[in-house]
Amino acid sequence: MDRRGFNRRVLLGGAAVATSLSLAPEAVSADAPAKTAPAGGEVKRIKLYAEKLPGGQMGYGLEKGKATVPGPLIELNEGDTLHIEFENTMDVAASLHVHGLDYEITSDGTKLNKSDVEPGGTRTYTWRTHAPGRRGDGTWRAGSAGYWHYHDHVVGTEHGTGGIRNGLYGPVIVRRKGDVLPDKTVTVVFNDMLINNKPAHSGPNFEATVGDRVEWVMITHGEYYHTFHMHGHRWADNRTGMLTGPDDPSQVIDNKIVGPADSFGFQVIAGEGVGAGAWMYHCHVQSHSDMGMVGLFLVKKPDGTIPGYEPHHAGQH
Ligand SMILES: [Cu+2]
Repeated sequence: MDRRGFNRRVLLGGAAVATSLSLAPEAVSADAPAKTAPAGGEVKRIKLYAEKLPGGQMGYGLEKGKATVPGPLIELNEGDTLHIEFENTMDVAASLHVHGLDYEITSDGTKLNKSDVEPGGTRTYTWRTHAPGRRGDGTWRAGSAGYWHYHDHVVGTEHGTGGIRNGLYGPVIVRRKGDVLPDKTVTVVFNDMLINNKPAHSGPNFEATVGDRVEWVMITHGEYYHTFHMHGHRWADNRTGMLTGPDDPSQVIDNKIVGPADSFGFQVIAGEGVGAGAWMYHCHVQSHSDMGMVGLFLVKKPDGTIPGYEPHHAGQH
């Protein structure tokens, strides 16, 4: 059964029921079997465009004229292969370089390996993924599953410093068979002193309804180290961000130090144990939060309201 539908049905079952459930934090939790990722092994194909955006920004998009910052979320299951037909619509050379996945040197996305794309040109990059397994020598080989990311490696310098600064980056999730699937996924990128290249003090904000299973992908770029902190929610510091059972030794945290090109992810049940609200997430380096590295996780009650939240007076200058 669709999780989102289940939550809505339970919480909207009747006005009186909805009110009492939304006020009882312990009732706000995932209580139907979660949907899980299938085995991989598919060959997938997408087109990806690099485009100039207003204000000197640059972005990746799945369709012409639809580039975004961050770029589109690319999701794979271990064992999948992805062929990306990349078109550079800009007037400078650009590329696509991925972290964490398997690719041959011709898909490196660097000038060093002549795998960048001239203005107006196209190139197919191939990313592969694999499940974990035992090598012939008895040692264990990690699988590809994880929260990863892609970015330009060419614009500005041979490390893509200008491309990354201007917005040429995006999230990649590789799932293992059986991994729990979320209701929605959001991406937060600390890039220098900005979040998702938005002006300081202007979010981005993300909306959910109490009980939604929300997956966060957190990526860092640029010059600085940061600490990613969330109010009212926490996660496990491991591959999935979720505990596998009562004896899982992973540390449960709500704050994590991150540096350039780091990425991690986790899932939370929106408002679990704490209820609806405008929950801040921010860099916890004090001068950075003061300078506007702040956004909101807007967790709504089933009736769509957010207790105590006035959009124009909530620190969003
Ligand atoms: Cu910071």
